[in-house]
Amino acid sequence: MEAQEGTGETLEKYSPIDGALTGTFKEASAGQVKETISRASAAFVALRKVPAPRRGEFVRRIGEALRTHKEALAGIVTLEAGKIHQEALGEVQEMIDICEFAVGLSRQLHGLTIASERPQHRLMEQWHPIGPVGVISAFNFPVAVWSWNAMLALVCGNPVIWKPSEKAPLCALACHALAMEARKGMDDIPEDVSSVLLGGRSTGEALVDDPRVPLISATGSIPMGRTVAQRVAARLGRSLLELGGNNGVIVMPSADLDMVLRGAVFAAAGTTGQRCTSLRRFIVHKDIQETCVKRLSKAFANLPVGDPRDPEILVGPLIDEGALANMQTTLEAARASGATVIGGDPITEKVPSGGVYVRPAIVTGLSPDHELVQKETFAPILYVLPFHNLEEAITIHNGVPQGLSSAIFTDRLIESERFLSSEGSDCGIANVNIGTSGAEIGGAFGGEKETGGGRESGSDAWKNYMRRQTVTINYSPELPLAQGIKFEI
Ligand code: UN1
Repeated sequence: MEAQEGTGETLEKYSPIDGALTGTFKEASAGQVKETISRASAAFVALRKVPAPRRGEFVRRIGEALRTHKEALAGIVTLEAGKIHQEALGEVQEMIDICEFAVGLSRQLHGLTIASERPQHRLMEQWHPIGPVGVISAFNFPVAVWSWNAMLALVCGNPVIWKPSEKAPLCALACHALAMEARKGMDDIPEDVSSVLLGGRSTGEALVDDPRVPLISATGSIPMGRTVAQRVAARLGRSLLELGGNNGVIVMPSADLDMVLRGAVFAAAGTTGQRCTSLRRFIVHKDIQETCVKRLSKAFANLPVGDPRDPEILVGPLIDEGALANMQTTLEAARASGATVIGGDPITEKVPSGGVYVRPAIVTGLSPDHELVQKETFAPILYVLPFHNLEEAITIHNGVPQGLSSAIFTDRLIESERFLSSEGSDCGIANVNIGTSGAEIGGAFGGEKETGGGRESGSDAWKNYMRRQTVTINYSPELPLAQGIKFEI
């Protein structure tokens, strides 16, 4: 496999669980990036001719391979990303789900027929494959994000070139190997339909800058996305961005507090606060603020933090020392601004040594527009922000630069409808009586503002991976011009 034969720099990967070396990898050199794109471009010429339902059959087989190897792949996710087993299994399940979605889609890549203004004319649109798709993914969803993009791209007729996070190379190689296994016996599907480029920033840049890759789908931080967007725009390519979130939940007095607690703890502390959909702002009515903070603090204090391979554990490690430093700097800055921080300490007892473990933190006393509250710190920190009425809550909620996921907990229809209206949440995802994380694959996934505006996964996100062609057919004996223009020669 190309990916394992890199000739660039050596990359060492350590598990966040205990710091053990999990592999030594060779980065792809600049020449290899070019070569991989050439091969993907050649594969595209063959793949675009393969009927979409047949491409769907390839994806169906990938889904089958994923079902067969679900446990093993989840184990690699746990090893490399430090996710607890349940969440790692959930991530692989998302992959299986998107495979099934994409198989169905492979018979539904439909265009419209539109009424023509001219007699005996047909106006319609059709969707064609676009070309090799570059996928850049982050460590926190090291397998699912590739699959949301890759499965749609494949049924749409495009080879996929994947630059995974340098923090999750094994996950990428495992997925690629499964795709190749699924391809066995399908000679009409070119081998270079899937490729992996291991490496860091320069590898990503070589992919992003290459005009033979018409679409770059990038998931990660806002600064990364900004760079990708600008570089792709410079060559007038397309980018699909799924960047950071700063997700809030609004808790109304009528809310069922048991549900709020479960939803908030899973969203804020689950995946050790390292989802782009993680809950970061708990926007709570002042009358129930004290009760909520008490209950949340107790739940956070009792959360079992430790080895993610232990089924009793709910919160695994942070990805690395850098993530811990970010979290601690943020909490220190919060204290310096007069905030109260509950929890947030590093944990060293009863956890594997060599990993970075923390108690999730609750921060009270910062104003909603405080610079710390305005940014995404990729760690389990939950800011509590009190409000007096729904209008104020929505203003606080929308008053951040990011716009990925949002939620309201209420028993009152009027409040949830306000939240879902055009004057309500400004996010790509808006939930009622559910936390901010854990979206299903059937809906379009992504967000507004600095989150980047892209939509992946379900609904009609497939249209991102195709080019739209508007077709006008004249079956009349005349040549009438549109807009009634007369041009007689
Ligand atoms: C991410 O963190 O990059 O909605 C994606 C969720 C998951 C996907 C998260 N389905 O939390």
